[in-house]
Amino acid sequence: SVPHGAGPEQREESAFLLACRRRPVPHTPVWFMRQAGRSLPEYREARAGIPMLEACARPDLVVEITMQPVRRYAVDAAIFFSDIVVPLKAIGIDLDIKPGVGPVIADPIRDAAAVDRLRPLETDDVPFVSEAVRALMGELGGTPLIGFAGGPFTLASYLIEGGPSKTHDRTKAMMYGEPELFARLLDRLADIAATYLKIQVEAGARAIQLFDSWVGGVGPEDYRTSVLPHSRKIFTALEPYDVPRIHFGVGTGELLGLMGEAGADVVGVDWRVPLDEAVLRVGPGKALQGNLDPAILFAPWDVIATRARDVLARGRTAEGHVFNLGHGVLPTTDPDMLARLTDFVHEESAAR
Ligand code: 1CP
Repeated sequence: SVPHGAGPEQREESAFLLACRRRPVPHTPVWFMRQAGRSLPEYREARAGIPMLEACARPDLVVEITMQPVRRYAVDAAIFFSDIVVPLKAIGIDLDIKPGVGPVIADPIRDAAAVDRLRPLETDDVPFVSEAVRALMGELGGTPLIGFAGGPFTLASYLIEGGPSKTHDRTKAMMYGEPELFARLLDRLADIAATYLKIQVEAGARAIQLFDSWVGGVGPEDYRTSVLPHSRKIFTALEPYDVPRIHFGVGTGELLGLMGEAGADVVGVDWRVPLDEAVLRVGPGKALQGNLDPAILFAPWDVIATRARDVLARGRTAEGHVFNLGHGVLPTTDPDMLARLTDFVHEESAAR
């Protein structure tokens, strides 16, 4: 229990922050990507009739939806309810989040003129973000808040493709065919992401996660040349704040070492690479986060428990381990299974 007005020493007692910093923990901390959202009936109720981007701009709703999974589960961290495209909307890009689809951009960015029109993000562009984070500080007690932003490749993909894409054809065509233009775009997106993260940290977020969800489609050499320098710029900009920096992508098995090199303190791993193998790929000096297959939650409980125990065992080979799914909670997941899994991770890891 953390007393009111806790100083830095007590604040460090959060198992989540300790694990990110590769320090001893009382139990393995756990949170779930997309823990707030469609799998919760109370979320669907809070969002009824309110478009996603409107919800993101209303501090009362952001606070409520961020708190919902914290009330329901014994999770060790909260994630700020927002979306990776919120800062893009805030600098004037005409976009919407369509139900059942995701972000859709009215005028995709495909030439130099469009790239040059992207302006930097200013704190004044997202007053509702600072306000919601500050309000959350009063609600969360000792539970740390994770701020987040979209990674440069993933944001570029939405802007260039104009919406969700499985193959990122046009994005990669620009990366391969117009490398200087691609670099200019990613550089601007890196500045936007860095500012968006700083805004959240300055208002009280205690860790940040960079979601470069779709960068797994890029090979290691192209990642090193075309993406890593921009992600590094973001992590370097956050360095003075001394908050743990988590770096996550899907299908990034071949990129894990480079994603650590970009400057993360914690590397997120999807379910395709076992954590003990990820430890070897990432190398020393980093904590890992992951990596139960979100689809496992549809299996019977004894199967879930066996798999979770396996993730914990492999995670013990890392210098620090934050338990999570390998990607976001799927919308039809039974919340009771997540509640049970949270308690199981705590009990199993504390008993050792
Ligand atoms: O109508 C709705 O309910 C919209 C669904 C939804 C939600 C709940 C979207 C649209 N975004 C979000 C919230 C969100 N997005 C959060 C906070 C909630 C939490 O984690 O508990 C976060 C961290 C994100 C980040 C995000 N948005 C990512 C990276 C994480 C990941 O899942 O890989 C990505 C890729 C997006 C884009 C996006 N926004 C929404 C959707 C459906 C998508 C994906 C679309 C696609 O498949 O390309």
